Amino acid sequence: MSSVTIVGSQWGDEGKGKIVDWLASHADVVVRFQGGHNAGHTLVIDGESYKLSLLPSGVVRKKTSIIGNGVVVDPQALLNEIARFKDQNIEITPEFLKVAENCPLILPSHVALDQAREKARGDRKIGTTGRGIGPAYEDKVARRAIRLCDLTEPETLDWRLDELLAHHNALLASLGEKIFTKEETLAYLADIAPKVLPFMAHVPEILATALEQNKFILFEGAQAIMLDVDHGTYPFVTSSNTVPSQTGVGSGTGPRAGGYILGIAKAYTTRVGAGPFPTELFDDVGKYLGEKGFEFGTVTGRPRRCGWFDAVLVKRAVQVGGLDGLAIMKLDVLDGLKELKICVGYELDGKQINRFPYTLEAQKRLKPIYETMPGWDQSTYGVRSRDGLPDAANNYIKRIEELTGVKVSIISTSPEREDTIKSD
Ligand code: 2SA
Ligand code: MG
Repeated sequence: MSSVTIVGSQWGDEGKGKIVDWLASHADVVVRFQGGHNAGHTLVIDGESYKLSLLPSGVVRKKTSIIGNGVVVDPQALLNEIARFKDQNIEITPEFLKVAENCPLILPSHVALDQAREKARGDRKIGTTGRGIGPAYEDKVARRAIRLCDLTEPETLDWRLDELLAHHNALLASLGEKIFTKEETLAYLADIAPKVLPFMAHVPEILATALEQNKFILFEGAQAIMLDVDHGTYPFVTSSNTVPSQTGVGSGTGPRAGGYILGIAKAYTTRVGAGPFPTELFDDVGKYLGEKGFEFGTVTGRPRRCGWFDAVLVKRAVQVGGLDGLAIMKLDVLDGLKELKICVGYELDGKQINRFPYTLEAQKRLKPIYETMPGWDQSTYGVRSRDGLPDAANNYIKRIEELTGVKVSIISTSPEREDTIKSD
């Protein structure tokens, strides 16, 4: 096996960090292919916690770590994250961190625009991370983006910035916000360019060489399939393609480079930000999951909404993501619940449907149809084999496999790396 792709299969925060860390320790190259510093996870290595946002997980172990062209890069956020690692005695150098030349940049005006838009949306806000992600992707598709390589050409930067700021300032002014001058933006970029440009690299060549040499490449997804701009719960999504098909586009390799595709799912469901969530719980069980599972955003600290496992949505993730296997995380959080529910379909206006509808008003009227299964009293915390799990837990996993149509190849029973059950 020369590559593995890891993607979240719900709405993010499934616990990718633990699996990514385990695989990154074996990988030669770790690649981010979409998203930006809206992502966030924590790696715990030898008792030390590392918070990653924009950087690929490989940096902690000084593996070749690639930020592909599909990622939108806030250069100041990049430098800040590198500085935080330095404080933890990890020196991140251009020897192993490589940022693609054609990465679109997130500028301060993108951040302002993201936040101003959210404010203007009022009750209809998306609940973005406020990091400028959406506006940066819009500009990429509109062919207005400033890319990392543009910082090396003053002539290009000059007219590109005119075009970009004309657009941003018109929008900001219409929202009653402060506009950005070209001078201040140029000064910002002039200060930052010498610090980030040393990390710029020709990524497709690095990856082609790695593939030729049969190196183990780990493609590290951020956010999750239900936040994909095409296949997720649009418009309550992020602005990138989070599906595994994006690995090639977002890094400059072919469609087959991604190898084995592992989807990560929690044993229940969580979501941060707004948007539909049919199995959301507003009762004591929801509170229990949030507290026991410590469900707070890594980047923004926002409390996550919690609910039962939705097999209909995960099945869609399996289909649109072409998943080869699932990792079920945080099984131990369910310990002690008398009964568990799995959503197997929805009721819409008195009729049963087996698929999540695309239309927004219909989504609001959905009532989940649950299958109820017995829970278990025993602790599964730290269990490392299927035999060590209570029968009820094994049955729960088996039912997830049946309903989603994919094998559960990994079960996680604690944040510790070794507390993992692998099936062959
Ligand atoms: P954006 O900022 O434009 O990408 O936001 C659009 C939607 O995507 C959701 N989103 C996320 N959901 C879960 N986790 C994310 N990353 C951080 C983490 C979140 C945090 O991993 O912990 O710390 O709060 C993430 N990034 C984007 C977002 O909630 C919007 O629904
Ligand atoms: Mg996260």
